[in-house]
Amino acid sequence: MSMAPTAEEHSSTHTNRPLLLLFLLLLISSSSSSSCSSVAPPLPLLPLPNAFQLQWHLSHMSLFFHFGLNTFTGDEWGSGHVHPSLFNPTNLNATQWIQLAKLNGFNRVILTAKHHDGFCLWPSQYTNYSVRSSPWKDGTGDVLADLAAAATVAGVDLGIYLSPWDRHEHCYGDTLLYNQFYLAQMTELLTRYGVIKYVFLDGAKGDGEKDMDYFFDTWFSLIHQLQPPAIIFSDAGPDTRWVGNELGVGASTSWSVYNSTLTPIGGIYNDPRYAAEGDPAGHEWVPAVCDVSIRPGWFWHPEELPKSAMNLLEIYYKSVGRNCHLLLNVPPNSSGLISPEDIQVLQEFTELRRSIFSNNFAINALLDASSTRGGGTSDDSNFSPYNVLKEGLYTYWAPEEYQSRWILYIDLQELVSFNVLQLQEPIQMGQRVSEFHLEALHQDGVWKTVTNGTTIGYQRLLLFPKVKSQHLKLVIDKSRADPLISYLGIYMDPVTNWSSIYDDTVLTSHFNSTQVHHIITHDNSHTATATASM
Ligand code: FUL
Repeated sequence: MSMAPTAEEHSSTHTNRPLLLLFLLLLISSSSSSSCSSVAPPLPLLPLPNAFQLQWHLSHMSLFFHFGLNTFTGDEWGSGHVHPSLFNPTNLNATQWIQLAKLNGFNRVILTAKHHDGFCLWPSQYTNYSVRSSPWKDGTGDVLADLAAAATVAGVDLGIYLSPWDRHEHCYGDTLLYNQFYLAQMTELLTRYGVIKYVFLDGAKGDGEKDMDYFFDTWFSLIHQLQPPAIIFSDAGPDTRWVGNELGVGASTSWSVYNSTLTPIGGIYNDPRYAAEGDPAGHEWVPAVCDVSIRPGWFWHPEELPKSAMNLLEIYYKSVGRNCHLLLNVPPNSSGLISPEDIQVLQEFTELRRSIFSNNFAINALLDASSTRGGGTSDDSNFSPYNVLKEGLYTYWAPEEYQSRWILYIDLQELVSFNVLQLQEPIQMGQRVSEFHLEALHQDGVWKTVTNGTTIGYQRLLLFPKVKSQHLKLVIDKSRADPLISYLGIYMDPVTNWSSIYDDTVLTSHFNSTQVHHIITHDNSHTATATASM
């Protein structure tokens, strides 16, 4: 029996072959296009942090070292006329300072290279008022060099504080000469000690001091030119801003978004609420820094004691937990070492944080969402709700566009008692959320609100009365654009009194006070000290 096709079969096989080929081609092209067609991330929402600001956010805490002649005299604001012979730390060991930072989770440090008294902790060629004129190491020492070397070895980032106000320098008060002098010193600091990641320009200035202008724009340009990675701090940026108090307390609404044009550095009518809260309509990324000392003073004084670890934990909730960076001052003592009692408190603070935040009850939760970008809620979606359990900013839950509800459903898989909520936004996409709340399903079958908040930003921690539940809902009520959530944590803090965190009276009384006394720096147009009516 012949297997050859009949004429009809032959012709039909022939005529169908191109069709078949076309069909196969279409199949291949459609399957290959669907296998690589991931849904793109949403548009970032301006303003965005730059790469160095992002790195800085990730570190969330820095240690401050106030050290200098004041350490030996008991002063806080040295007169500028104390003889350098008083500076003689017998056991100075910058490695001890750095190790302490590193062991306690601070991967950035800042040294007061020059405080208001003008005494320089490095041998500046522009003044004799420095370590070079002191007996320490027979005048051959350089505290900044020691610190930079120790920081490099440990992989800790280094920052400097160069006080604009200088009570020793004779040209202070002559605008041109002092600006030249200041920039010459700044150049020494930024060209001799390797990479400098932070430059802190504080705004303090005493009553009745000589009048002069600081050329901030020139300073900022030169700093960025000499050290591109350096984040500059001042009252109002350009890279980070002062939260407006020295208590380590941020505002519970806290935007990294800001308009520095509305808050000139040293502006006597600046609104303290604006400095603390930021501005969702702002055009710049200028996140807030909460600076505070572990002791009553910024410098070490033998009669003063450090705060307790519990107190530092409260500060942590009110700074790091409110989208701010905690800049904690731990002043070395007159022997040149961090004192044992400060070390003890820091260790306890670290242990408290570890014991609370290393146990996220949500880590094995079943998650679902009101919608997920690109459809589906499975773990393999790029924007899955499960992304909120992965560390890091670059994995996040994103809802579908144009939704009327934004909800994450969390099934903890067992009844859990908890009192802390941690949230993070992927801030590389801009800061978005302006109102959210957490609900829990109670044993009576009713959903009740556990806590609510406004902004999230890099990190939000909310403490509330203890709740026992298995099923939770995170509801985003308002957002500047589609909300994105990169982390969610549920914890139990058995030690902190939630009402002490919730209590914002310190800040609100600060905002509401009718008379705010500013002891501040000049900008190019204002006088130094003023009592302003708010
Ligand atoms: C203030 C200064 O007057 C304090 O002495 C301290 O250095 C603090 C960090 O900044 O403006």
